[in-house]
Amino acid sequence: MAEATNSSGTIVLLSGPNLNLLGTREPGIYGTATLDDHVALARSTAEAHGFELTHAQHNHEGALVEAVHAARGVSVGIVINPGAFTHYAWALHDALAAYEPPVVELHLSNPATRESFRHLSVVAPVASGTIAGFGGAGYRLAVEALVSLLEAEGA
Ligand code: CA2
Repeated sequence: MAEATNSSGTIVLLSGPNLNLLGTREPGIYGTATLDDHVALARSTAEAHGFELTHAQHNHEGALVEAVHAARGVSVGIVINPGAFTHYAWALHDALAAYEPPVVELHLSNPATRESFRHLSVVAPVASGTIAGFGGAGYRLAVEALVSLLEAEGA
C-alpha cells in the first residue's frame, strides 16, 4: 500500500558540472561548504514549507537534459545551478523551455561581476528568476523564491 504523504509536491534541485568539487578548491569565490551542505539547506528549506526535494548533479549536458525530462509531470518546480552550462548550453535551455512548472536559476557567485563570458545566461530566458551572489544562502533563497511562486499560483 502506498504511504500517505502530506507533501505539497517535489522540488527538483539540479547541479551542473564541477559543482561536486565545491569545498575543495576556489573557496574565495565559491566558499568552503560542500555540495552536500548546500543540498541539505535546500532540502530543509523545502521541507519547512511542506515540499520534498530531490537532487542530482551531472557533469554532462545530456545527463542534465535527461534529468529535466524526468522531472516533467512528477515535480512542482526546478531550482538549477547549471554551472558553466549557464553560459552556452542551448540544449539545456530547450529542455527547461519544455518544462512547464516554474524554474529558478541559482548561482553561488554573481556572474554579472565576473568575466564577460559569464554575463550571458542561456537559462535566464526560461527561468522565472535568478538568485545569484549570495553564496550558500542562495540555496535557501532559491527554494523560498520557488515556494513563493507556487503559493502565488495556488492563491
Ligand atoms: O556561481 C555559480 O554558482 C556558478 O554557476 C559556478 C560555475 C560557474 O561556471 C558559473 O559561471 C557560476 C562553476 C562551478 C565550478 O565549481 C567549482 C568548485 C570548486 C572548484 C572548482 C570549480
